[in-house]
Amino acid sequence: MKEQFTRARTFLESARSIGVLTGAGISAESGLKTFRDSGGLWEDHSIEQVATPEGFARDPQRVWAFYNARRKAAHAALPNAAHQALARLEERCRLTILTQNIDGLHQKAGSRNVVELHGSIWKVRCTGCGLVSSEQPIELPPLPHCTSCRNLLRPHVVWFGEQLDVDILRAAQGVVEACDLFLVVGTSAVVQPAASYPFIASHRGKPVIEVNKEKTPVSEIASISLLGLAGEILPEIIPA
Ligand code: BV8
Repeated sequence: MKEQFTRARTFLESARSIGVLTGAGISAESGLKTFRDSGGLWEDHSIEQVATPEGFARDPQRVWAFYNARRKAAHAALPNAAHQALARLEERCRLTILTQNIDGLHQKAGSRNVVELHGSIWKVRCTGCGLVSSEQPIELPPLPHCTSCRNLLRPHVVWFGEQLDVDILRAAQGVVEACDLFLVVGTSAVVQPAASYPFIASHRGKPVIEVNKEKTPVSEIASISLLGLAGEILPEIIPA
């Protein structure tokens, strides 16, 4: 394993432009639940009910209870050593994080180039006039309504079956094409199109480094796959 860490450090030190894909695993050591680990969000919530537009149309109060609880948890959470290591790395070379997370912890750690593929838990969108706002209390009312058109507000996140924003897709594609190293941290790599980015990078001949608690489909194509906790491994391969 030591030799793998040294190889990863060398890759990271010599890279001129780094693309990073992060998932819920990078925020686990900040105390936030992941989706698919035991005790994860999908253990006691049905995706269909709380992470699809159909579920929201059927029972918006249930969806808001799910997102209000996550807003509260994310507000109390602090970036961990993994978030901080990526913010540090951004000081040394061109680096953009493509995050599937909506918790805002990369930005809280000081990362500036962050593409939120699936939106942000800190933004709400009016289902009527489409107004997007981030000026809301930590916990919204059980059924929040738009102050200007009175329609129901929804979390400004991408649910299953919804298209990602086309500008976000274009930005992400640009990062994968421009980078000379692709780092993947804390994702089960099952949700598309985010999960495709490490494979596209690899197909284009870029070295892929994975840091994850368990093996994933990315492990098969990674140049280096480091198994363990992101909060322990990232500070090892991205020295202060
Ligand atoms: C789309 C919302 C085009 C925000 C999320 C039918 C109709 C339409 C589309 C589909 C369909 N069937 C399939 C699809 C495609 C679908 C998809 O990919 N489904 C999968 C399940 C097969 N994708 C979509 O729908 C996307 N849109 O395709 O549009 C379209 C549109 C219409 C019609 C056709 C096509 C939209 C996907 C976005 C869904 N929204 N989140 C929120 O509430 O958070 S997904 C959610 O799960 C996350 O955002 C994330 O992206 C995803 C995966 O989660 P991870 O982040 O990877 O977390 P997970 O728990 O799974 O894994 C954590 C990992 O970390 C584990 O490996 C664990 O071991 C590791 N770990 C844990 N602790 C640590 C650690 N590692 C290191 N250190 C630790 N300490």
